[in-house]
Amino acid sequence: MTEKNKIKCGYVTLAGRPNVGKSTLLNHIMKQKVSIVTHKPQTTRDRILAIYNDADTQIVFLDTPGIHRPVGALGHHMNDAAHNAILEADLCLWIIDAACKHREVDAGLTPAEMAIADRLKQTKIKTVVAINKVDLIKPKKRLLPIMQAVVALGFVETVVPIAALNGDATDTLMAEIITRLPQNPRLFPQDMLSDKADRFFVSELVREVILNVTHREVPYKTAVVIDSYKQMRRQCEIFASIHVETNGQKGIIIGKGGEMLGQIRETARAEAEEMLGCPVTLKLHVNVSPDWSTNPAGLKKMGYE
Ligand SMILES: Nc1nc2c(ncn2[C@@H]2O[C@H](COP(=O)(O)OP(=O)(O)OP(=O)(O)O)[C@@H](O)[C@H]2O)c(=O)[nH]1
Ligand SMILES: [Mg+2]
Repeated sequence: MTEKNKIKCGYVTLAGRPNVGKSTLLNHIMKQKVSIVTHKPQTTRDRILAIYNDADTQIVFLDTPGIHRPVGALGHHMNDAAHNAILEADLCLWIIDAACKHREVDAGLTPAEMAIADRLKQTKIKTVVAINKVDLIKPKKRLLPIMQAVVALGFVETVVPIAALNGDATDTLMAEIITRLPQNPRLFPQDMLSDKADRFFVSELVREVILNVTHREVPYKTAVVIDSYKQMRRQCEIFASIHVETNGQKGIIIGKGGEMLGQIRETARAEAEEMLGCPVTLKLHVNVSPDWSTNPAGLKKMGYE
């Protein structure tokens, strides 16, 4: 088949509230980690592009930050990234957390989910809903009010209950997506995974480790910037700065006698080695950049544009 042949091919944006499992689903479909995942909301901060290929399909997935009530420049940047990615889509995959703690017992959609529904309806973009984390719902009939509420919205093409964590029903979901894609020649080369370079993914791995080991405001005030990235023949040498907003946050990241920073470096280095497939030297430096998350110049410095 030549690259000019038309196949099922288009942009699919994963959108929804924070922490619903968008990035988990993307990683499951891609069979590798392209987007970091933690148990904390607001993990994804930017649009992440990942290209799924098989013999007769190409799906350009856009993972997005969870849509939330924004605080400061970073929050607005994240919501804008999500809304802009939705407008790029041939199909929007709206993911709902079946086990969302804000849902009243046996109720339909939460007010925050209804706000997303209103927005999606206005865009007139084809929308498929995945109700995720159904492994946490027992008995399964408790999904019915959510499914009925989604159908009652009137604009959703179909709704599929899934569990992204273990891959339950993700094949069914993929089939529902693919049948609704337009016919196009492949938009990207078949061996291309993303539009971002390895250095971006390494910075995300470091941030993922920090999100996993820190608490309260620290995860939300941390950014990671790669200062130097040297890919040599058999190894990779990476210098990265961890930016926080206060000296207190810096102390937490470094830890007693540098123990925490050492743990962050070791975990991130091991993950980077697995991703890059070569030995990695990782040097981390912690920097205080006051108020970086609250102003546009600060965001730009951290690579959020
Ligand atoms: N039990 C269960 N947990 C899940 C499932 N899918 C995702 N999770 C968990 O939900 C949490 C959030 O997952 P993410 O993939 O980071 O969610 P997200 O929607 O990308 O979150 P943001 O990037 O913050 O918007 C993680 O702890 C996942 O392990 C699932 O099917 N079942
Ligand atoms: Mg995410």
